Amino acid sequence: MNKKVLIILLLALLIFLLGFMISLLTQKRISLPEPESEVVQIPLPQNPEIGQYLQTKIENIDQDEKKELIAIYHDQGSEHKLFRVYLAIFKQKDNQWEEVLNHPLEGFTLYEEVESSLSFGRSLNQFLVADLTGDGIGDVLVKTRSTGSGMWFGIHIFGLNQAKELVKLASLGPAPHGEGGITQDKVWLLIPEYQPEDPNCCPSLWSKVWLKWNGTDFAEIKRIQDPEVENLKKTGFND
Ligand SMILES: [Ca+2]
Repeated sequence: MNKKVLIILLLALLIFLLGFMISLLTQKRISLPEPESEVVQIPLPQNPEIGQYLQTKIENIDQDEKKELIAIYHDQGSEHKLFRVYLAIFKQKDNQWEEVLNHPLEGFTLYEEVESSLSFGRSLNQFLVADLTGDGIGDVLVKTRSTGSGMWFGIHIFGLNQAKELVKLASLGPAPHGEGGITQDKVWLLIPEYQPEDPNCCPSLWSKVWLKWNGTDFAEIKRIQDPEVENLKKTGFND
C-alpha cells in the first residue's frame, strides 16, 4: 500500500518536473528577440493645441534616413465650438516627434454642433504624398475646401526647398467652387471665370489650368476654357 502511494507520488513529481521543464523551454522560445520592426513606434504628439488627428502618415519626405510624420489635426476648439485645422510635419529626434512645419489650413473650420461635420472635414482636408518637384522625394499635397456658399477650393504643396528644408512650396487658389488634383508631375485646377452677369452659384465660363514645378515655383504651362465644367473635368493634359 505504502509502496503504491510512493510510486504515485514519484510519478506525480515526475510529471510536475516534466511540465515545469516544458514551460521553461516554451518561455525561452517566446522570449527570443523578434526581428526588428521597421514601423516607427513613437506615439503621436499630444499637446494642448491638438484636439484630434484627422489623418496621419509616416513617410520619408526629405533626404535623411529617417521617416517623417505628416499629420492633419484640428485644435481643441474655441468657446463658440469652432475648430481650426492644421497640417503639421514632425521629424524624429531623441525618440520623439519634433514639429518642423505647421500650416493653418485657411478658410476651413469645423463646427461641433453638426455631428457629421467632423467626418465632412475629414473627407475634404486630405493630404497625399507624391513627387511633384522631380527630385525623387515625395511632396505633400493638401486639398482644402471651405464650408459655406463660396465653397472656396485651394491646394497647398509642402516639400524640400533649394536649401533642403521642409517648407510650403506653393498655395494654389483658393477658387470658389473650384476643384483640382494631380496628374503625374503636374497639378491641375478648375477655376470659374465669372462674367459680369453671372450669379455666384453659376459661372458661365470655366478654366482648366495645369501647373508644373520649374525649380522655384509651380508655373502655369497650359490653360483651356469651356462653358461646361463637366467637359473640362474629362479633358486631359494631352487632349
Ligand atoms: Ca526624412
